[in-house]
Amino acid sequence: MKNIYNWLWMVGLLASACTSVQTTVTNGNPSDSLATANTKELYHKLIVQVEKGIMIGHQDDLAYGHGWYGEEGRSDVKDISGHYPPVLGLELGDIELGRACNLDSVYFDAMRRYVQQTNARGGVTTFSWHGNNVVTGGNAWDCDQDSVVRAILPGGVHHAAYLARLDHVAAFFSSLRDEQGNLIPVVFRPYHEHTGSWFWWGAKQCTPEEYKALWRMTVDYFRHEKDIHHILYCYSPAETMDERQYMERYPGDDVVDMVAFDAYVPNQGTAADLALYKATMQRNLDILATVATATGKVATIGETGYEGIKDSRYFTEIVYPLLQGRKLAWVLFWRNAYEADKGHHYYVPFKGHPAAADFVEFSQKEGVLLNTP
Ligand code: BMA
Repeated sequence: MKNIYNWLWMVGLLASACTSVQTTVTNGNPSDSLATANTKELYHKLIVQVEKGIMIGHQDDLAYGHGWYGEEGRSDVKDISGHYPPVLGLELGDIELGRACNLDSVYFDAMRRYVQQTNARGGVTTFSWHGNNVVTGGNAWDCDQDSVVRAILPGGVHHAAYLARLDHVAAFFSSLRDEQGNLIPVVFRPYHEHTGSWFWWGAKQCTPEEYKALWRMTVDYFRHEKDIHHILYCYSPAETMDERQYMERYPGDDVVDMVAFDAYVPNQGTAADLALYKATMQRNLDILATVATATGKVATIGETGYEGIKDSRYFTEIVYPLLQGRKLAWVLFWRNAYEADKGHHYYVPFKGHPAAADFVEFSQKEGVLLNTP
């Protein structure tokens, strides 16, 4: 296991002392020409880091875990390994409604603290957004209609209402500040898994042109109307078959900083499903490597995992071989639900779980990066 503090410090030194540090994955600057100095620094760190190792990320890690909720300082990853994950995933869904907490009952005030804590440790926070359907009043999964995106684009009947929702998201991002009042750079991974058809922004719900317009409208609104320049944007389709499908809805190099994909062990997680997962991951990691090089963006795994981790060697025998030799900023495992009726919904082992030792072994492998407490 690497000590992320020492390591990030070295990365900083390298980046500042050696302007000739070049990688094949990026041109070195965020897509936002007005990106804040801290945002540029974060991007530069990631560029150097992908050459060295892959950070472990966990969704909602500081907010709750398997069987607990809102215990300050607790983390399922830390409980088993002694270390906080360097990448924290958080979820914005319901913020657009002006609510105090998100769709999984995590308070946005608490999230601000988690972002600060993660930043103070030298880590990174990445936000997903399962935003509600402004047209139907349903949630993100309400995807029966194929005209929602069209209706919120400029000229659409729900355009103004949608911008009002973006206002809430923008206000939250603008509130992410460190103790000195400086904006904390974060990653935003909106409109994800759009090559699937389970969200209102999915492939059967809008055309490629509409999807791109939605993305560009969002980024433009944040940059030009809200003066937000501390975000790295991450494009993250669900699993795809080839580069053509991956890029079909890619909104443009000027509005994307990181390329990713989401893929999970499918179905019931049988041995056959694991074999399928390996093949899907191999294919998608190959696609990702190609598009990262072609676009000059930093690659990462947006979301992955094995619900219930039914194979106690999943991390060392399945995930690690998949990641070895790959240039990726991080691998984000999905959330460990605290809800009593979702006891099976977890992606990182907790204390006493049969895969806990395997996860720790994985975190100590060459090229895998885990934070210090
Ligand atoms: C899904 C599940 C849901 C959750 C949603 C948003 O994948 O984990 O239970 O509400 O993500 O976090």
